[in-house]
Amino acid sequence: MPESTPVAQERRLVTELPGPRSAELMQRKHSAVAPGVGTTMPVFAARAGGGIVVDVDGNHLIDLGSGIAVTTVGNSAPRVVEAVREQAGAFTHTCFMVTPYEGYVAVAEALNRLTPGDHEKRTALFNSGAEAVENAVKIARSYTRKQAVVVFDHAYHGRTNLTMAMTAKNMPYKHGFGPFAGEVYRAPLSYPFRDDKSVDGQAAARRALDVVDKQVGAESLAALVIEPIQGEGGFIEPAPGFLPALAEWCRANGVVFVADEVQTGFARTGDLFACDREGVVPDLTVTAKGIAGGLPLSAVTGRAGIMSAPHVGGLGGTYGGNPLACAAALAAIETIESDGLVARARGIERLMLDRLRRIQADDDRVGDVRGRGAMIAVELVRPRSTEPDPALAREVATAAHQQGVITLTCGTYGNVLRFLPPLTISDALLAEGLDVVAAALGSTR
Ligand code: PLZ
Repeated sequence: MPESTPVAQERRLVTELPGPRSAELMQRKHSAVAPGVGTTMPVFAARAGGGIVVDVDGNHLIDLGSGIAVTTVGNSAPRVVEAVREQAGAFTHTCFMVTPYEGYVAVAEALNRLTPGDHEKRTALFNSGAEAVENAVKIARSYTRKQAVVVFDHAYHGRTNLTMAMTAKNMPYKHGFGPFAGEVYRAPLSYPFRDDKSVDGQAAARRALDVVDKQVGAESLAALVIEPIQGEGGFIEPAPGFLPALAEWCRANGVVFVADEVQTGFARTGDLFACDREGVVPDLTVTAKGIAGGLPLSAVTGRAGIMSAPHVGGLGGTYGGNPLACAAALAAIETIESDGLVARARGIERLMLDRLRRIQADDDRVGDVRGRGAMIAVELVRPRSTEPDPALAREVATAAHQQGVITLTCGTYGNVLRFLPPLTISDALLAEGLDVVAAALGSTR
């Protein structure tokens, strides 16, 4: 298929899944790729765009995953493709630490403008979400001259040594990979579906800060790191007031408040950043995923005073802020702003919440429907209880996959179905994708 042909925006299955070419590639994967790197579906991608991923056998799958919240502006978004093409023809790499280039500076300017808060900011660029989280911790330690880091139950921050320590869930992220970095402490989260009804945002914050106070102490604490809506941990949106209370405590106690907006950032939640909803202004904001339309890029952006603490040469890396990724980021940001994608995420939220709540009304295994924007989840439980049902989540996801809908699961208990469509998906495809999920759920009764 010529590259310029747009991807047909329809679900179309022309083989069983996986088809023969995918099956053959999966054999090669087994012989060549370390088995530790798993795949959600056994189909190999050939092209993607809008709300569709086309596999190597010509099957058209509805994309409700965006490659784990990355292709928010769509796959191969036109402005991104054009910008990368042009940059690739000019130069692909010089290393910003050797001979710098404008694209890096322009991305820093854009992030300083867009991230929460209108104070003076500085930015440093990296490659992956985990690498940026690590650097946020380095910067906070350098600034405060303290060492401890507080993270939360159900947190996910990455797979490097420090970020494994910060991530909560053992299997598959940590099992057998220790020892982990020290000086990382875990506090209880606000989890409205599982908390007692009397635990509102303020009470949940008091509960968490009591643990921090008793087990760590502000005088030892460099940073408190939190996902404003937890991603891998189960799309857990804390009760209103929880994040503002934590941010306030950090400010009063000389602790750097770090928002990990890796999964929630860049219009995904119906705001440019999830912290914007309650007007929370983090000291440092960590971004990645949706920042660059699919190219690897991440960033730490925050208060100029804090960001300027590390000595010259203390931050960096060969590829951090690669010119292709920077060109892609500028194009992705322009796409979000000019195509009204924040508003589009809210439209997707209405459509998804409405459909999923109707499913919930008829199915007592749907314990909770939650999320914001194009980051929506259902938590599956044993009927009329809060007991997690991970087998059901697996079964529904697998059935949806077989019908050509890419869905992901998540959650500490593995019982959450999550939906992260690209913001370029049509209402019709989105509705059809949810119909398939509803039918998959129905078929398990
Ligand atoms: N912080 C909040 O969601 C990555 C992980 C997929 P990297 N989430 C997807 C997997 O199984 O590896 C993530 C995140 C939050 C940090 C990260 C880490 O980002 O770019 O994967 O390093």
